[in-house]
Amino acid sequence: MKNWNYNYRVDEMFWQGPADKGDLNENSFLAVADLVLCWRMSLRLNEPNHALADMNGNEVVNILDLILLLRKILDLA
Ligand SMILES: [Ca+2]
Ligand SMILES: [Ca+2]
Repeated sequence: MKNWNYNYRVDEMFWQGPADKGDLNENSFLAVADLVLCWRMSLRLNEPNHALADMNGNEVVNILDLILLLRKILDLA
């Protein structure tokens, strides 16, 4: 039972852990959906999530972050 609890806690930490930079919908992988969200944030159609969307760390979510995210997605593909 103790072991089961331990495993459960590890799973919980995994799912609730901080998402990767660029994983804007926090589903644990980078894809076109994240790109669309970044684009919407750069246009202020969505509230910018600086922790995830500000790829170059200049505290603004704009087209540069969109390009950096695109490059990151293509590198991973
Ligand atoms: Ca994602
Ligand atoms: Ca930025």
